Formats: sequence, structure tokens, C-alpha cells
Amino acid sequence: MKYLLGIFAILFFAYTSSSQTDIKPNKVVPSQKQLDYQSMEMVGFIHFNMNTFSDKEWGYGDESPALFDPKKLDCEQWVKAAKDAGIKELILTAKHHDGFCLWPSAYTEHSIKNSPYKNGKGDIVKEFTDACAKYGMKAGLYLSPWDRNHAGYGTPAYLTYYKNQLRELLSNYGKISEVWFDGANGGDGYYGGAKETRKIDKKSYYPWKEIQQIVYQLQPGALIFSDAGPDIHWIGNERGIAGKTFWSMLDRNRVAVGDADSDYLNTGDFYGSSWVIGQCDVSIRPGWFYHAKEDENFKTPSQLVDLYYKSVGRNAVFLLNIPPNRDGLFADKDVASMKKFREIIDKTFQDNLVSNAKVTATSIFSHSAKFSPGNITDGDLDSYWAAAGDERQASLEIAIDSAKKFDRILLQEPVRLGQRIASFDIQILRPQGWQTIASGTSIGYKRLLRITPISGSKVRINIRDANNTPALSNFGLYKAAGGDIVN
Ligand code: FUL
Repeated sequence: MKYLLGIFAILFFAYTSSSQTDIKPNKVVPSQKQLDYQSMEMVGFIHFNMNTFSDKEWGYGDESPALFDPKKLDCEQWVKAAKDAGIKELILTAKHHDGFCLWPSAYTEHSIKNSPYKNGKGDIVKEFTDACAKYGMKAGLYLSPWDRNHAGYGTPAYLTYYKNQLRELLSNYGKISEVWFDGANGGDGYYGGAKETRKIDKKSYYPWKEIQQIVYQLQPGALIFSDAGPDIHWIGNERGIAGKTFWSMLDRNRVAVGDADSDYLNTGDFYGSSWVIGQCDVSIRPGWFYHAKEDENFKTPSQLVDLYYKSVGRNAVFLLNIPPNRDGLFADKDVASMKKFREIIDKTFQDNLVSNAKVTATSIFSHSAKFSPGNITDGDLDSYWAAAGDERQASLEIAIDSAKKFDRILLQEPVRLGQRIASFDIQILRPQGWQTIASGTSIGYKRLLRITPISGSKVRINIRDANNTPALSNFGLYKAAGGDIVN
């Protein structure tokens, strides 16, 4: 009898382990908020404030509010142009380092309320958030931690002021989706007339934990950006470029706001203990703010397309800054360039050469149809193929139309379960045999690879290493549209 029970137990165990319902998630996975954020792919930055009128990048803090007067300000123009460029969220510099506030803050006189704009009755944070709400654009705010106007900067009094301003912004303007904490801090400034250099201890001056709690308490749906996350981190340069290897994991103990190793931020950390999305910020012009002398110096559609590959195509988010001019409007050339950029991207990725193609794999998790290799060509991010549970390597083969050339390759992992694939090759079957056409390390939410145009009869994805059962949700082959020129 005992012997029989033992056999039953073994059979039962074998049955349950072979019909597992899903692959094991990694220890480090994104939150739902982060998944939603990353799928936006592209967000926009609006640097518009006193610097627009003083023609500076970093105002000293003594600029007169009388300078600030955008005569034709139209936040709806910003939102509509951004939407046409595929941007899903805009972040406005409510206060930059010079301390001037685009809303009538109750805590300072250094604001729009003492400017000629709408005779001091204006509120640009309100106009901006209303325009975003009207067109279904998410709204984010930048509140510079460094304030070169405030007399108390460097003392606890300023921190109270800063938290009060944060509460004001997060209580009175509807839903705020992101709060952007800049890392630039401390140095010379006006400081209420003291005109001196003030240095703060970057590691201890700001009560970041408390500041984060204010954000999450007042705006539970918001994500927080800084050099150190917690939700989104700086990519380590202001050129909009993520590392060719880029992990969405990070060890948050190794980074601090305003004090982080930019190389570490640029690649992320395969062994990192927290999921923090990488965000690639870059301006369409040389400066973050509008300067008339840069009117001819905007990034071309092809340059923007190149940046898309180097940010979104490397598992990060593209944050493009478009600075409104002194009228309060985006310049026409910037708008035209962004629009064309989106047309090129949409056209390139319109026809997947392997859409609904039959795929075979060296193994399938649990032999289950749910993890079928065909899931990688169904265009659905939620369905995925997975290899057998204890595999860390696998290959997938897809027959392709040998009459068609392609030069762009797309791979996506089901990142909800973590970033798992660590190394892969893409091969093509030519009359002379298999040939490697691209290789990479990280994939994550999206990996795009650019190659010279090629054709063949089969394509093979070789997954060479993974930290868990490898899984893929999407694979695509495309032909670059005109304007998508870099290889
Ligand atoms: C930097 C700032 O110092 C720049 O002025 C700009 O706002 C950029 C996005 O972040 O740290």
C-alpha cells in the first residue's frame, strides 16, 4: 500500500510540474505603472520659463518678473504638435533653477503674478494641464530643487518652501503623471540679494524620502524621475542615448540625486535589485530653452529617427524637449521636423514582413499552446513564447519571403516577468548557409537593430544566454522608410 501511495505521489508531482501555468517571473519586475509608462515610448519636455525671455540656460535668480510676457501663448498648440509626433506625456518646467514660478504660488513673489502676462492674473501651469486634459495628453511637472532666487536656499527654511510648492502643484492641477527632479544643485546665485555661492551636501540636504511620499500621497498614479529613480532614472547623458546594453534594473544604493555614476546609469545593472526605467532626455535644439540664434539649428527628422533607435530601440524611453519661443509657441520648423519624424517611424514599422508567420522553436514551455512560438509574430505584446522551464538557451526559426529585403529588426520581451534574455544572435539562411546578421545582449521592452538591407529564405533567433526561462513576445522584420537612413 505504502509503495502504491509513493508511486501516486511521484505521478502527481510529475503531472503538476509539467502543467505549470506560467513561467517563473524574475525577482525584479516592473510595477503596473512602470509597464504603462514604458509603453508610451515617447514623452516630451517643455522648457519654457524666465530663461526664454532672459536668453539664458541657467538664470541667476535676479531676473525681473517684468521680463516675462508671452504674447501669444497657446498650450494647445504645444499639445497638438506633440500628439502628432507620437508624444504621450508632456513635462513642463513649472520652476527652473532661477526660481521663477509659472503659477501664482502663495509662497513667493517671484512668479507670474508679478509679471505683465495677463496683468498678473495668468497661471500657465493651469493652462498647460487644461490643454493636456483636453487632448488626452498626460501632464508632468518639473520643479527644480535648486533655487537661485530663494533667500533661504541651503537652509531648512528653503526645504519647507520647496515642499509647500510641491504640494501646491500636486493639489491644484488635476492628475499629474510624472514629477521630474533635476540633479543640478548648488552654486552661485542671487539668493534674495546675498549674491553668493552656496553649496549643499547632495546626499543629505534634500529629504528625498519625504518628498517622494508627498508625491505618492497626493498623486498615487504619478511616477518619479531623478538620477536615482525610484520609478524612472536619467540615462547618464543629455544626448538622448542609452547604452547598447541596457538593463531596466538598478541597485538604488549605488545612485543618488545629483550624484550618480553616469556610466552606470547608461547601462543599468544586470544584477540590480530594483526595476527603474531609463529615460533619454535630449533637446530638439542645442539649448533646453528657446534662443533665437538657434532657430536654424534644430534636429532633422532623420536625426530624431536615429535617436528613437538609440533610446526606445534600446529599451529606454525617449524624452524630447521642444522649447516654446517668446510668443509662447513652438517654432514652425521644430513642429515640422517632429511631425516628419513620426511619419518616418510609422512608415518603417507599418509592415512586419513576418506578421503571422509560422515559427518553430527548439522547446516550448510545458508543451502548451499558450506559449506557442507563433505568439512572437501575432503583434500582441501580451502573448509570448517561452522555452522549456530549465532551458537558458533556445532557437526559433521563421520562414521568410526571399523576394523581400529588410534592414530593421524588432524584438520584445514580456517584461512584466522581468528582463531575462542576456545574449542573442539573429541569423539568416542564404544559399551559402546560415549567416549572422546582428547580435545583442539586452532586449527588454523593445530592442531595435539596424542592418544593411538583406534577404534570405529563413531567419533564426539564437538565444544564447538568459537569467531565467527565455521568453519573447514580439519579433519583426521591416524595411526602413525614406529618411530612416542610418545603419
Ligand atoms: C539639467 C538642467 O540643469 C538643465 O537646465 C535642464 O533642465 C536639463 C533637462 O536638466 O540638469
